[in-house]
Parts: sequence; structure tokens; C-alpha cells
Amino acid sequence: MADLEASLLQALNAQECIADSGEFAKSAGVDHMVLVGTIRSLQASEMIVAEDIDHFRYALTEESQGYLTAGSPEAQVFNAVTPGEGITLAELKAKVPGEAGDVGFKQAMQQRWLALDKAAGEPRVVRKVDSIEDRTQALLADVAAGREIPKAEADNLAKKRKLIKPEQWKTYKLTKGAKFALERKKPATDLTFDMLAKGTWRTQEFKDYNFNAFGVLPSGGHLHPLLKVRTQFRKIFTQMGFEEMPTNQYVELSFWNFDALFQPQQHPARDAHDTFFLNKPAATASDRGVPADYLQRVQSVHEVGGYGSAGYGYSWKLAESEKNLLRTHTTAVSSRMLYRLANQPGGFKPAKYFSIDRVFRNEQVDRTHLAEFHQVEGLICDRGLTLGDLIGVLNQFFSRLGLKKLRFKPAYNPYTEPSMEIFSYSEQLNKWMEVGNSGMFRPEMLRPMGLPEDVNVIAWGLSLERPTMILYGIDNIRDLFGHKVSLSMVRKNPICRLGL
Ligand code: FB9
Repeated sequence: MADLEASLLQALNAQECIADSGEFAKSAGVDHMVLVGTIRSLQASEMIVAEDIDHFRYALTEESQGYLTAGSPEAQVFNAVTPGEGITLAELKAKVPGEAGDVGFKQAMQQRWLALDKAAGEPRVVRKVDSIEDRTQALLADVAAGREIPKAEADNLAKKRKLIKPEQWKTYKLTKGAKFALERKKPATDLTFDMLAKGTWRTQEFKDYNFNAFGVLPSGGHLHPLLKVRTQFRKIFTQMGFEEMPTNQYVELSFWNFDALFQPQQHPARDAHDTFFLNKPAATASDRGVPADYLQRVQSVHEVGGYGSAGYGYSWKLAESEKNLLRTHTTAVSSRMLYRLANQPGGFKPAKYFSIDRVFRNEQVDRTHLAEFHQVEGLICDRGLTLGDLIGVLNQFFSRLGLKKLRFKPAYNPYTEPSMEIFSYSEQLNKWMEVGNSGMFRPEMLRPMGLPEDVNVIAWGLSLERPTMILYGIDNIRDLFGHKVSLSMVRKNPICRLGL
């Protein structure tokens, strides 16, 4: 490259102008495209001026290359026809097969070189002239040699017969530029201390600043899609006046995860098939985490009910409630917060809480389920709340997710009555999809905490993974969460446009 540049600058210096860069490239034995690169960069630093020279010529197509020697299709056909008795079409086809045969016969007929003699049974192709002049071949030879041919015939050969094709290319007339020199002075890209000290900055040529140049992308951290969606959910909750619950405790007491929620100790979810119980420490003495009077009230509501409930009528085991486990839902945090709300200094005050954090379930891992996922939960605790309030706030919440049309299906949770599964119509998926679960916390859960009679709690929950998979078009949860996640997916995933 450099010596091509130097030889071009020397040539220009020697002869004031290079008439045609095409010729120069040929003489320099380099490909003209390579020279164009050099011309562009010398032009950019105003060392040379390049004037376009447009070139046009016709060239033979793949097909017509052969006709130069074999003769044009029509000539081949003519020559294939035996003078006098002629030949049958089939014989002709055999002698001049393919495209050439068909086109040649049509052309030769048009030029009245041949005729079809149907006198005797099978038609015969016969000659109408003794000899022909293969004008087409002659024209093709002219084109191949770069000689001009009449426009009309060129148009016919190019457009109708597609035997020649137009070729256009550019070369350049080169002259000295404003900053012409025999060698390129590397313009400075930075103003250095040295230049300032020596004052050379006054004469130093500086490279133009390209203000449109893209900056170097700062190699910073990238939020995992899940965390982007979490941020959006946090925005939605805080905009709706909810306060985030402290969820930084994965290891939970069975008491807060189950018993406080009025979930009976023999409930299937409480066995190791569904829940990760800890071995060491396997249990935490309840007196270290649960006020005795409250624990007592929970025991009795499980055993004999109260507050209008019949209870479960089984003998409640303290040890069962003291087992340590990995929380199976963030509703465990809700139970702690509701107890605190009921027993805070100054007594009960209405509250709106939300939580978004990991929960753990010993479930079958498949395309949409891992042994852990992020639960999103919202609850409102206030006097006189009804199912209507729950439906209202769900419409508010999901509409901010862009899910405008909701439907509710009665469901069952041990800790809410009534309970509803939430469905939304997804325009994107063109179907109704389950987007969560909800309900009103049972009095057997709320009253033992000490919450006033007329206080109700409406709550709902969903996952973070499902919306994230749908929004980012991720089909398998293993590509979203876990050791199989590709870091480039984390680096390149787009912003989250929830509800927009
Ligand atoms: O997230 C779920 N679906 C969903 C949510 C949003 C969404 O957004 C679209 C992009 C815009 C799309 C889908 N689900 C809940 C529904 C299903 O995926 C379900 O099959 C799986 N569920 C998880 C539990 O699986 C065992 C999702 C998870 C879930 C279910 C229920 C709760 C929380 C998470 C709850 C609760 C609850 C109920 C009452 C009171 C308090 C909490």
C-alpha cells in the first residue's frame, strides 16, 4: 500500500496529472480496486484531487462466448439443415440441441433462411437460401474486441437476445491536491505537551476531528434481562404507592413459610418432594423467631379454628414449624411483614407492600420451570377491602404491564379464600395465558397476627421469569437463568419495554 502511494505521488509529481487511474493501475500491475483505496485516502487528506471518468462498454454473456467460435445459433441451425431435402425437426433438434437450437431455428425462420415443408407427411426444415452471412457472430466478435457496434443492433443483442451485457466502471483523472507532498505527513491526532513546549503546534497539521465517529463503547456492566424486568416491576409498584419488603433471607422458618399462612402441616407442599429442607441447621427454636403468644394462637387456629373457622382439627407439632427450609414463596416475607404491621408501635396502619425475589421449589425441571424462580408479590392491607378491590388493583397492575384484558378463574390456595387464577389475552401470542394467582388472605392467617377484625388483605403473585421469557423471546428458561446463560445474551439484550 505505502509504496503504491509513494509511486502514485511520484508519478503525479513527475507529470502534473495522471490521465486515467485505470491505465496507471495496469502499468503499476495492481488491481484498480486496490488503487482506488489509495486514491480515497490521499483524497481525504487533500493530497490529490480525483475526477471521475465513467466508462461503458458491452461484454459477451456466458452463453454467447461459445458462439464466437461455433457461430450464432441461427447459423448453427442453418448449417445443420442439409441443402435440398432438408431435415426433420427432430433430427434438427438432435443436431443443434438446447437453447441454441430453439433460438437458432426461430431466428433463421425470421431471417427467411429456412422454411418448413409440410408437403410430405412429417414436416421437413429446408433451406430457402444457399448461404448466409452470420451477422450476429460478427457483431459478437466486435463486442469482444471492444469495437463499437450500431446502437440498434446493440440494443437487440442486449435487451432481446441477451447475448451481450452492459458494463460500467469508473476510473479517475488524478491531479495534485491542496496539500500535495511526495510523502504523507502524518497529521497529529493529539495536542501533546511536547508541541506546546516547542510551539510546534503552530505549524503542526492536525487530523480533522470526526465528530460523527462512534465513541468507544464503554465496557461497563450489563443488566441481566431478569433484572431489567425487575426494575420495570419495581417502577410499576412504586408508582402505585407500594413499598418493597425486605426479601434478603432465603432460609426461612417453616412457621412463617407455612404455619403462619394457615397451611396445614400435612399439606403435600410441606414435604421434601416440593420443599428444600435444610440439614444443618435443620431447625431453629421458635422462641428465637416467633413470639410465643402468636405461636400459640397459630397452633390453636390450626387445631381448633376460631375467628369463624373450624380449623383443621389435627395435632399441630411445634417441631414441624421449627424446620428450616428454603422459602417456597415470598409470601413468607408477607406473613412476617403483616405480623409486624399488626404489632407495630401505634398499632395497625394500612399498607401496600411488594416483593420480588428468589423462591425455591423442589420441582421437576423443564423448559419453563427450574428449582428456583423469582416471585413477584403485591399485597394491600386495609380496612374493608373486598374482592372487587383486588380485581380493581389487578387490572391497574397488569394494564401497566401492557396486559389490558384480564379474566379470573376461581382457584385454591391454603392461605387465601377466595382465590383466583389470573388470565390475560396476549395479542402477541394470540391466546389467553395464565399471568398469576391471587386471593384474599384468610382470617385464620390474619386474626392470630392481631390484625383488627375489619382489616382485609388482598394479594397476588406471579413470576419474573415468565414475562421476561416472553418479552425477550426466550423459549427455554435454562437460556435465561443458570450456568447455561450466554454472556453475550446478557451483553446484547435490548432494553425492556414492558407495557409500552
Ligand atoms: O407469572 C406467570 N405468568 C406470567 C406472568 C406475566 C406475564 O407477562 C407477559 C409478558 C407480559 C406472562 C406470564 N405465572 C405465575 C403463570 C404461569 O406461568 C404458571 O404456570 C407458573 N407460575 C409460577 C409458579 O409455578 C409453580 C407463575 C409463578 C407463580 C404462580 C403463583 C404465584 C406466584 C408465582 C402466586 C401467588 C399468590 C397468590 C395469592 C396471594 C399471594 C401470592
